[in-house]
Amino acid sequence: MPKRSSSSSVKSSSRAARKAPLIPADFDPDAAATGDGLFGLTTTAAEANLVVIPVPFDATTSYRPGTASGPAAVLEASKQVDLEDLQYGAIWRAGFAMLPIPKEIALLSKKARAAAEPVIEAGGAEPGNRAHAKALAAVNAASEKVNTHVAKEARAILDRGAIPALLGGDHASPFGLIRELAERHPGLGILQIDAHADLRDAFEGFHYSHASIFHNVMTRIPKVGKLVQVGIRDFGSRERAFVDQSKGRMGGRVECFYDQHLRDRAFAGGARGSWNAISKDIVKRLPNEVYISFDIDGLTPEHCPNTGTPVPGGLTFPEVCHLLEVLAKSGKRVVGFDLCEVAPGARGEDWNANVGARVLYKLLGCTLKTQGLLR
Ligand SMILES: [Mn+2]
Repeated sequence: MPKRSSSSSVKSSSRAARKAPLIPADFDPDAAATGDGLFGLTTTAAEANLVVIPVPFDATTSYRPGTASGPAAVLEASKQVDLEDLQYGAIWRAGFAMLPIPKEIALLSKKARAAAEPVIEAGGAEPGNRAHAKALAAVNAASEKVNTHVAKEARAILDRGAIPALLGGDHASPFGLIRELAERHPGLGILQIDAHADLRDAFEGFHYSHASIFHNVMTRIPKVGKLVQVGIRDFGSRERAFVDQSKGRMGGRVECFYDQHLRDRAFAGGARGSWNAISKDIVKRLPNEVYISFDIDGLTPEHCPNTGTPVPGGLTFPEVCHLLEVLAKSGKRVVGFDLCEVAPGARGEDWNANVGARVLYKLLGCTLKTQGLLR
């Protein structure tokens, strides 16, 4: 069994980032995981070049809760992943770590979830319903707390020159991280891989719903220059209009590669229909500085049967790996990422977490490669 080491804090670090972190000289990447950290490594958050912020929060998941246990499940599953990577080589050497999973956020999630439940069951807050109004206020306040927590951790990581990433939690989790990154990288582009557009204005009355994340990002963070959506196959008429209305000038601030359109292009065949050509087109729409927001339900449902809101269709694992590699080789720089909506099954089935851990390793590889941190 891996030993639990004392938790480390980014804030206490006085070491400069971007130095090669210490991997023990006798560390064998092919041996069974013995370390306590992500992928069984021992790199501490204080010395890491890239730090993952875990967010065990899922107050508003509509279909089925469980993504709050995502960070713990992915951490556990990551220890089973082989460390040599065909696309990126020895990702493990580059130095990454995850902060301890914050118990106070997990508790906040439980309380907010309990408050949200009656509203979700009613299909949204009823106008004039006082109990619903009170529940909404409680959930919205909890979400604000999560945003503040995430922004604070992100600032600490960025202030010492390291790269921030996030492991959710539901898809509302990364708002604070995106806000901090856009502040430091005006014009930042977001590559969103997702089944849902997540462009709803205050879904069911919750301001920071998982279904509203990119409505919030695009309306409240003007420094985000571009949103490129991939794999989308579930959206409302107003969400579609939100995308359409952004067209016109320079291709629009929001561009959506709907899942069906990607398939249609492949079905039509020819060079244009190849996934390589499609991947290049997607990457071309992004500015030079990129944030990746990866909702696990962007993959086909057999990759994530327990996620909050699964939808048929979607990307396969090799398609996503190829898209990320095209991005990694494009000369653009990934300045941060999130992975959200990973949920273990009710009986502890670990398939979702297994897929999540493998996606996480690819996201790490892609990001670290574009930052020149892989040799
Ligand atoms: Mn989403």
